[in-house]
Amino acid sequence: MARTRSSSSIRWRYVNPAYYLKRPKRLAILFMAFVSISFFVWDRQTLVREHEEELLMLKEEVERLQNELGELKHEDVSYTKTNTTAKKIDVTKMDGLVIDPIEAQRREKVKDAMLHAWTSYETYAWGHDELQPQSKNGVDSFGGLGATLIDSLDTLYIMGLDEQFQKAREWVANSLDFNKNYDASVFETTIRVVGGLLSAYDLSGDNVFLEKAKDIADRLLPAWNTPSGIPYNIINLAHGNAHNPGWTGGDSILADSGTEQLEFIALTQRTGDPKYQEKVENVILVLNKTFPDDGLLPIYINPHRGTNSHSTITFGAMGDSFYEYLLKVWIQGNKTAEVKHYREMWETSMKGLLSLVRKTAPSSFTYISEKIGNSLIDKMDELACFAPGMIALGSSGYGPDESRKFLNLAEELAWTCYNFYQSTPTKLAGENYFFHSGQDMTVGTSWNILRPETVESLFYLWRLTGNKTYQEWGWNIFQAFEKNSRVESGYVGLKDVNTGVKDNMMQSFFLAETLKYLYLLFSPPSVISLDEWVFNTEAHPLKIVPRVVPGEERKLNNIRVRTRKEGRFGGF
Ligand code: DMJ
Repeated sequence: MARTRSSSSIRWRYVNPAYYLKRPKRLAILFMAFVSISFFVWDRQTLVREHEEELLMLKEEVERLQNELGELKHEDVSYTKTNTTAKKIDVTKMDGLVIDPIEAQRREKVKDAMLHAWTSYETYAWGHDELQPQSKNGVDSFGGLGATLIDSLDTLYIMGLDEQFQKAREWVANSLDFNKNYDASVFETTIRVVGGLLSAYDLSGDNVFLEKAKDIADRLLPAWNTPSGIPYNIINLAHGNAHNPGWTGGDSILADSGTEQLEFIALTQRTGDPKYQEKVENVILVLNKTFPDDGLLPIYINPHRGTNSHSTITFGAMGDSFYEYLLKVWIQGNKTAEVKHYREMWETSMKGLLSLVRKTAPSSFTYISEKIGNSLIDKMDELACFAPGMIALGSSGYGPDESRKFLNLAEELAWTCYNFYQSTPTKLAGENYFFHSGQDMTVGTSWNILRPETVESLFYLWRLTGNKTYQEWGWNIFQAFEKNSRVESGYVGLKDVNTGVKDNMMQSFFLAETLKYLYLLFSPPSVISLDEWVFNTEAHPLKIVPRVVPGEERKLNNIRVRTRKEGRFGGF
């Protein structure tokens, strides 16, 4: 019994604090053991808590992804306002790009249309300005400069139609001759020929295009030698004598005089020669001196005094691209201080545009009216349908509220323009529309000459909003062209969009603009990115490069632009 009590008291002495107070080493070991065990337990608990949080997050993520998958499987993309097509999103990955197979298919269809238009031109009108598909012959509507061929160069290049591009390049190098005793339109020659050649140069880096652009620009340049610096709109390409058309009463046309800036500034940037930029920039300085508070200029300007003549104000024929270039020169100039006045003038004009905006009855379509004196005319040209794209492109330069307001306006106007197409039996738009109360829109001049403005705006709106509705609208318009305008030897316009009766002309801008914008509408946004390129009014993309500051000319010749084959366009 005594032995039992003594062994029990030996065991219990370890829990007696006095035992440790007499043995400090053991106390230290006990303390360290206690700290280690506490740390271990605390650490395990923290780990468990963290794992629980992570698990919760993962669970939420799985739920979110499951929901998204469910939406993708079952979602019918509801297209506001059209309510026509339902589309399932089905994306695959190719070359690191997310490619929508429907987009890819549509892009191929547009490329096929280009090939058909081009092959027909090649077969029946090679080297002429335009093809007459029904009679299968070429016509020289621009003095025999191969307008369709030059207008098509960049479209061929962007679409990867390399053989066709090379053949066209050989013609430019060996057969293109500008020494023509022909009274050419300074505007048409600039936007189609100078613009087309510069774009081909920027895309391919081939010097032959730059040399030719310089040749034709030098022939156009004397047109700016007027008392005011506002150019005459017609010039003889061989002799250099310039004048205005008789039907303007000797005046210059606003759009004709204010739509050479992008091309001539680009030419100065690429050649290092300041003379091109100086001539065209002076026009804007002259117009700015008497620029009205609403920024709206009548379509006729007196080239001697540089002042406006009493005439129509419009965003349609003869006014349109003046406003477009105010914005685009600002973009081309990298939005710097040197081009600030372009943006200011453009914003002033947008205030004026807002004063022309009206709504139809009963359906409330938004449209841009025209103005003569103080009276508004309830008419809008299809040509003015470039405006939604321009407004959308310029909207991001405003603060958030204004930006949203202008983007909304652009979207409303695009809806109206799309309905110019949808409201006719052929689903192709007429040349202009009138808006009588109670009747919404009525076709005025009822032809359709394959114009691009509406698809141009759809392209910008799709790029800038990401809304696939605009692709659907573009696809519907393309199908209407296929149905009504495609003939055995090319594409023709319609004499009347109500009856579908065909004309006999394949306009060069159909290949330069309509088909290019449609192709880009179904291509990834990296293909001719709007951050790097600016389109001239004939849809020729010009590379945005550093601006040449007057007096500090730098030799920027041979700007080497990486080509599509080097991966510039995303390589699909
Ligand atoms: C093209 O030559 C240009 O887009 C121009 O600015 C307006 N007219 C045609 C297309 O309609």
